[in-house]
Amino acid sequence: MRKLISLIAVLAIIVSGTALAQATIEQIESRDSVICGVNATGLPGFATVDESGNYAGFDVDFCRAVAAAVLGDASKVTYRGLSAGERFTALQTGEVDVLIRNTTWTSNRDTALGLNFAPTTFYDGQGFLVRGNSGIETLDDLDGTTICVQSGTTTELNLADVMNANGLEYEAIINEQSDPLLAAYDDGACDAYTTDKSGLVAQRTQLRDPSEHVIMDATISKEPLGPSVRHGDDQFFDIVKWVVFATFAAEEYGITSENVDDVMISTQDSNIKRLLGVEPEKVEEFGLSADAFYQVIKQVGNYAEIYNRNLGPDTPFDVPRGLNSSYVDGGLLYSPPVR
Ligand SMILES: N[C@@H](CCC(=O)N[C@@H](CS)C(=O)NCC(=O)O)C(=O)O
Repeated sequence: MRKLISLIAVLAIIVSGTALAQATIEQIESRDSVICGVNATGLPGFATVDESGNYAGFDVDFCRAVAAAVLGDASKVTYRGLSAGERFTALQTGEVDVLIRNTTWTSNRDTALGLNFAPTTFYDGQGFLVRGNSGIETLDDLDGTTICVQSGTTTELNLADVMNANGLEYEAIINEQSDPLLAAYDDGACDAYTTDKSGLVAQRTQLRDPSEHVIMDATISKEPLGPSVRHGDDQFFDIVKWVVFATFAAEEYGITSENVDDVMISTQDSNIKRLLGVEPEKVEEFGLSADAFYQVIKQVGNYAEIYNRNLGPDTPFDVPRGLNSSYVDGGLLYSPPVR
């Protein structure tokens, strides 16, 4: 009897899991668009929108990559701008299919908040922006200062932890939006502004005179940023995970948006044949067309192309790859095999 009950329970999980698993893909297919949650106010380099409503940026490119894989068309994305406070509810309630909004993978978000995190697309850490002439250079110099920090973020929690651990006093100016905080910092209401270093690089460009401000060397946390989906849809989770891995693998194999068609014809490497769907079975196991990852690479590019387009040396940000290099170059980006 007990065995029968366990069997029924297992079957119920499988059946409900399958129903949920189909749901996101089916919804995306029937509306012919992926709804992607991105930064609301615009984070230069990561997610910005121009007057004509065109979105661009590193996070935006991963939204486009998901659409290329699922719908065969990177332009089939509906963007939803989300503040730090709104983002998790939007994902939990199904307002967005996937959240790609400079969001840190933490244990609480992975468990209690009901998110599943795809591989980290940008390894980051929290830092501080200060005026170059302030004399503030180290964490200890922040003792007795006023610091602008956004609520609903890991930023606020890390700041409290690190200042307390080091016995440093500070006054926090807190807001749930970053624009007013950045303006307050620019007006001199706070001595320092703190967020992820990628955010500092981006937001420094929005200050009246960026050259007056420096990012301190100190990094006070780990901020692995990447896409997330909601619990309960393993198929869609797998797809988003492997869309990211496909961009890593393509860089590793030297496959770019420019050469992917040639590689597809000439390659003798079975790993590449499986990735690009020349041998279709492994990509089809995701419930996707065999050319899904080919479309990602062709339409959006490999990881290096995405990085360089948005954050590389030819952009105003010129962020060194560092940990965000492929493991073959000593970084942390590593794709498991397609097999
Ligand atoms: N990575 C951190 C911080 C994310 C975050 O919200 N950062 C701020 C400062 S860069 C931001 O994006 N603000 C823009 C907004 O809320 O519209 C987290 O996941 O909590």
